[in-house]
Amino acid sequence: MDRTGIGRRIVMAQGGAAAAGLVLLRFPGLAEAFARAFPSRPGEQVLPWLDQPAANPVPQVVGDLLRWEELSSFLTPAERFFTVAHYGQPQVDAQAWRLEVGGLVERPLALTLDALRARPRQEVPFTLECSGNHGLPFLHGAIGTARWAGTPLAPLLAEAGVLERGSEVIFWGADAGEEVLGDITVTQHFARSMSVADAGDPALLLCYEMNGQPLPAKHGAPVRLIAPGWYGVANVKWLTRIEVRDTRLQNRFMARDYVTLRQEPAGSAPGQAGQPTWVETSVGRALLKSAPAFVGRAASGSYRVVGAAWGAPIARVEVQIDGGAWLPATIDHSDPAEEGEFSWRLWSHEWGIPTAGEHRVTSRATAADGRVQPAPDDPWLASKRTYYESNGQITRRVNIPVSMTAPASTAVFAGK
Ligand SMILES: Nc1nc2c(c(=O)[nH]1)N[C@H]1C(S)=C(S)[C@@H](COP(=O)(O)O)O[C@H]1N2
Ligand SMILES: [Mo]
Repeated sequence: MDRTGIGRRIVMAQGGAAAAGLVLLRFPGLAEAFARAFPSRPGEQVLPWLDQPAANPVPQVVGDLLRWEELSSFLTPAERFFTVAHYGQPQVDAQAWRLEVGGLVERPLALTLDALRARPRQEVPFTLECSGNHGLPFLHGAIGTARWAGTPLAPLLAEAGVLERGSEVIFWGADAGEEVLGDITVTQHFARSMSVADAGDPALLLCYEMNGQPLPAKHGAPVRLIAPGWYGVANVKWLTRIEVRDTRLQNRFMARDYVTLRQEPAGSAPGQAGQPTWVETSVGRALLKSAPAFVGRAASGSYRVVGAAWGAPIARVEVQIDGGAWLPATIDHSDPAEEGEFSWRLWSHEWGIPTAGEHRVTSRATAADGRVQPAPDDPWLASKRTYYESNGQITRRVNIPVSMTAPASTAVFAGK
């Protein structure tokens, strides 16, 4: 029995004029059209990875994880966009709902959804990734890209007037659950804290729309924070209160979970010489990353690797097959409207016709500032002891059947 259902859906993709390729060949200037990741090429067949993620052990917390082989559009449809809800999905009555802005401000505010919608509107294509993605055996698809729309947060904070001694902004969600702290059990709301400086970033949105539709309940309706460039956890859903304080919140989602523990090299400070330093940091901004999405075989019999890169402005992506040389991938620029500073880039690499058998496919992204996605044995990654922020290079395994290693004209399809 095929647990993932992916085996059943080795799809012969249709669509696209078969003659289009011939036309493009005569106009070399249009050749970059071949670098389109989607739609898949006429007759392209997607091969399932051999290494499939484990079954989701926490379906009440995590849902709709991306199956990488099914990546078929730049924007992820809302209904197929992964979800994380630590305290379940709360019931929020949009009519009675108000967003409070309070704490250390001159003028506390309470805004209705209509009042927020009446304010200036801003959109951002943003790739939202859970910081635990690729850190746990089942968690490989906690990522998606949407066009989020709402009103910028910064002018609202300015209107409320953050007091001089305000240093932190806390975003409270409507969802709550029990937390055990030593011998005390309390019911706490989901919340995350950010510095006043970070919250003043003009990119941050009070978001009420996703891909042109009202924000769905599972993604935080009526309003969520969208913090482009930050990991998923900062993007508080079901927002009810924005509160300015003079201390950082140290709740579960700031200081117990979503904390990265690393061993730093031996310190040289007096009294510390020779001792490693253990450092705990709260998960915050997204990190540079890429992943192969699928291997596809065109009707011609030739293969390509398609994938995504995100977490920083992307300069280039390379692909490595079976631990060999790094080979260039081509970045797909066919969705320019969605190519924002904070959205992923899709890429593809022409593989040709590989030999039959098992192959390993690895990708590596380089950011515009020169940073390179780390190898698994990179000292920074190797020194990390918690599963968050696992942005190392990802290797997938694929099997090329003997029957699929000849050009299509002579290939024999083992029909089932
Ligand atoms: N109120 C609230 N906001 C939340 C969460 C939550 O449990 N409650 N989970 C966070 C985490 S860990 C992630 S990865 C993202 C996921 O957003 P999505 O469900 O829209 O994909 O929401 C964040 N915002
Ligand atoms: Mo997350």
